[in-house]
Amino acid sequence: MPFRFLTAGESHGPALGVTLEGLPAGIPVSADAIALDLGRRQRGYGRGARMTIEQDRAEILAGVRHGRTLGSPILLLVRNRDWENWTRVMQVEALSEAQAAELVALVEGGNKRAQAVTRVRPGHADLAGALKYGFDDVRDVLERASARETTARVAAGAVCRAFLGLLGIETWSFTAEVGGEALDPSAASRTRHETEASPLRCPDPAAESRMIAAIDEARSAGDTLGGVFQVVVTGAPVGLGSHVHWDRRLDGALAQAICSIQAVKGVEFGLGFEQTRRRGSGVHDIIVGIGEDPDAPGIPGLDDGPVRRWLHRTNAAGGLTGGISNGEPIVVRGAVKPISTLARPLPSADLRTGQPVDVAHYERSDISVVPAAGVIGEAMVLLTLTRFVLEKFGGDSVPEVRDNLARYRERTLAMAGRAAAVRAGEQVAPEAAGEAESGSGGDD
Ligand code: EPS
Repeated sequence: MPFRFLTAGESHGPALGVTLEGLPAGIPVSADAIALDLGRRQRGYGRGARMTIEQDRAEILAGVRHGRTLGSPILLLVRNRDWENWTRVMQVEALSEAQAAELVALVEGGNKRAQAVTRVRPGHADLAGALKYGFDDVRDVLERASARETTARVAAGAVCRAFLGLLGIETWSFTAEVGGEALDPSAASRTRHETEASPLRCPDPAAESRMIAAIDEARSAGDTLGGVFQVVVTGAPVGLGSHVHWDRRLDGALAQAICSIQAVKGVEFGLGFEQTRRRGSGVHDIIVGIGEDPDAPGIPGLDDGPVRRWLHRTNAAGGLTGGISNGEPIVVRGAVKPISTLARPLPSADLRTGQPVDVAHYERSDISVVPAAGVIGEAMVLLTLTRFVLEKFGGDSVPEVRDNLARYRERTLAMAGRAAAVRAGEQVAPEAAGEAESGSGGDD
């Protein structure tokens, strides 16, 4: 069964949930470890008042015993603390007559939450979603379109982080740009730890100050800002994904995963669009041969690093060639548009009348979410890599997967030695000569 996950939950409903299926037995999982990533997703300069209400923590309800996965489906639940302010508006059960009357009274009393949302927001899922599903209250769309849903993805991603960590695969992200203010890689003086603790999770302190000023200006103007986050994966082995079919390409799957994040409008790998402005000689990563990668930790406790692997001189490709990971760090960037809920709303039209209105709906929102989007980007990359790792090295238990990866890694190195021996006419063992594994002697 391939690895898959599914989230559920509305932004102001009782809870968000996620199930993960297809993970091997033996992954250490704890609510505390998941809380680290959930907390990282909630931080960041430019977030709105909602984040002062929520203190996201996942309850692990299935698939884990005594701190280890069982190989059975995992069920995680994150309760919305804000739910208690929305119980009638977001009530799951049909409203009784008395409850409906209560809701009408709330509307008549000027309670904005209880009012139907009809002045659709430009740039939001409001209009297209309402028309598609036949709703006349945009709340029926926005509750699920909300990026609150990414809480569940990040919780699931934290489980995948624990799994991939057992294979020496690490994933991190940082903020590269906000409101047109970009970091300068040569001024990225902060360590990873310092970056994590900084207000925008940006490694360049001077650029971060300019980003913060831009957010403050946008806030006073009742406006919002977008930006760019960068996700980096180290320790991913060569060979994830495939060139043979469009839907088996790892770059394609990662692009879809990143673009599925609310407000993301673009994705780049490595040098990205900059490649189009250079000649081939200034783009393609020269292959060095087999050597040691001091940054790849190896499989912890099995074949601790540094890993010997095929090395490239540069990494313009962002670790992906032909739809396959090439062993270099995987570098993915996501372009985040400005949040579409503006404190000073744009003109729009009313869903129920089809007529123009001066201002679209406004509901408490964030100014900028790029640091949080980076954490969500990590989660989507972790979830995608988990699928591809299990497709290639899959097993029912963690030791099985680790053994499969270790054997495969040796094989990718041994190939060079074997080919040289064959060319020199030396006697090579059948396995070493690349014949079918386990002596199956197949006739193809
Ligand atoms: C969001 C609007 C805000 C954000 C929310 C996404 O929520 P609210 O309408 O409750 O103020 O805070 O993000 C989250 C709740 C979150 O956990 O990231 C939206 O409309 O997309």
